[in-house]
Amino acid sequence: MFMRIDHVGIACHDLEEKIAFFERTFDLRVVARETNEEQGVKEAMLHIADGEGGGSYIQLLEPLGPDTPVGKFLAKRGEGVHHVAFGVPDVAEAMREIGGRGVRVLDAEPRHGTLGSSIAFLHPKDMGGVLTELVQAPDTGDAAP
Ligand code: V0V
Ligand code: CO
Repeated sequence: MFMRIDHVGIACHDLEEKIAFFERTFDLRVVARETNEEQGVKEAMLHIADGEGGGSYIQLLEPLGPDTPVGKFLAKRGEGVHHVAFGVPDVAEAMREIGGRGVRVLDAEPRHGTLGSSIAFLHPKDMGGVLTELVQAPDTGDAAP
């Protein structure tokens, strides 16, 4: 069901400052930036590698306000790893399957994610303390088995 690690999400106070750090320290490149009002974040994707069904990335996240998932996380825990996102071939199917196995799926239906993806979150308390995201990359027109 999980094809690859799509991204690791890192919460930060200052997106521009963290982008500059990752670029100069690891020679990584920003391939997308987006303000996602629904998720309460300003985010940037730094490309690591290409894999089956999509790439893998670091996602840097700055909250749009204190009363957002990332804003609350920063207040409670400070900067650090916020979530791990797995690539799946079909996010709606993965939500059904995983939900049927007793893990709380936080979204009733897939939401809009970065780079045109469809995403859904699994409750960290059911995932060993790790907020987990499911990601379906946009259909590129390639035949998926
Ligand atoms: C909260 N908790 C976490 C956590 N956030 N544990 C591990 N990792 C995290 N990131 C723990 C927290 O310490 C509490 O445990 C408990 O969960 C309840 O937290 P809370 O602060 O009271 O907050 P809630 O319950 O209001 O919300 C927590 C959840 C919320 C996870 C339900 O943040 C959520 O719905 N997140 C999904 C959406 C999201 O995170 N969007 C931003 C990324 P204790 O202290 O009581 O033990 S957007 C994104 O990735 C995009 C757009 C993309 O990839 O394209
Ligand atoms: Co994410």
